[in-house]
Amino acid sequence: MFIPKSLSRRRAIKMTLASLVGMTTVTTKAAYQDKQIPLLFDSKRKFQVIGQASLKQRAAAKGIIYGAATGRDILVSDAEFADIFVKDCAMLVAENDLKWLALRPTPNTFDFSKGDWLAKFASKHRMLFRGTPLVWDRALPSWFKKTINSENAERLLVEHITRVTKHYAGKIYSWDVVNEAIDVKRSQRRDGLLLTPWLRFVGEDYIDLAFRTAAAADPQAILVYNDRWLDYDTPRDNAQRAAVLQLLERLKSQKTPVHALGIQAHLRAIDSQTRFHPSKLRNFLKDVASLGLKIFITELDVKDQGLPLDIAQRDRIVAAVYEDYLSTVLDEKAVIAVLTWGLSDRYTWLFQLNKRPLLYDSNFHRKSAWNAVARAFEQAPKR
Ligand code: 9MR
Repeated sequence: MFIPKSLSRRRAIKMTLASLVGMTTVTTKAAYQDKQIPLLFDSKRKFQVIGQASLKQRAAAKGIIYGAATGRDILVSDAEFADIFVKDCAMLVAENDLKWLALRPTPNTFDFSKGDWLAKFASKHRMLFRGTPLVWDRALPSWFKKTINSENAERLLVEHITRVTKHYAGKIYSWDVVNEAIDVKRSQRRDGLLLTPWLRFVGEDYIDLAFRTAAAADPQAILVYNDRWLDYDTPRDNAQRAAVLQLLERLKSQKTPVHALGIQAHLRAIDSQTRFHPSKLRNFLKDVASLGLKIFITELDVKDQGLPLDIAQRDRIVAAVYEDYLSTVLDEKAVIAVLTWGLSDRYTWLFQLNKRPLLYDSNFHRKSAWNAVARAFEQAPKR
């Protein structure tokens, strides 16, 4: 039977959630404009590393997996990128190639070509392979919205998960089974669940059903619930953490086969300077771990919008955000994987100008951010 370790803190978190669900305002970008970011940053901070070891080696020395997300088209067309990827990463995460949009050209067909290419590449280079996501309300093919209804939704969900997880069974280390089910800002519900087609047509047990289906088809894979807005001390993130914790408690009490929480960690440098509250984050991780779950940092990057344009200064702030965040989360031994959402600034989902969110610049030179991640691995306790 599941017995929560820290009842009083949980109760407090739930009260926070209850008071915040349905809130309509969050801090807008305009509110940040007068923040004097460089003044908050220690310009003497250095990001030195010792030795030549790769990120995957430094992580592995502590029992941590380091990896990154990318796609088949990038690896095929850019050999230099593929080289650095293979050198640093112990896990390859399919950024887009295993989404419904890629896998499901029509309601009755599956196209595994890009995913299979990635699985082969990962295996050839002795990397673990990770898929994301089996259930999401985005990156869906155009036929999806026109097709799904309350009659067929459950069958669509079960068929997709069964077919895809069976196809990759034995080749995949971990799946994001459900992604971004909670959105405390947009949800009208006390539990924060977002009204996706899945919730609407299958009902709130779609999450449990998705995990059970995946576990039946691939009993080896680590099954992850993945979500965002879990990092900062803002009303939205506080409420999101509470709602995610509640969902995980509910799933565990129903014996749903969920094995890990995925924390996306798309960090914002500006918020990291002013709204990063290490002990709140640590307490959350402890609560998640106390449910018997592992934790993956799944989509780490640092949005550097609003930082000084001077490259050296900008890169140091981004590096500081990586090191501060990772040294906090890696204190928790349940955190077993750190995965960045890309590796080089040449390929990132962020579309702002002057962006430098990742570990290598767009010419594949290592940035201070690379050193910062390496340093966080060095400082981490061994798993
Ligand atoms: O980085 C991904 C981008 O290339 C895609 O266009 C987009 C839609 O499929 O998804 C991006 O990745 C998202 C991830 O799947 C879930 N969390 C947020 C990520 C960034 O938007």
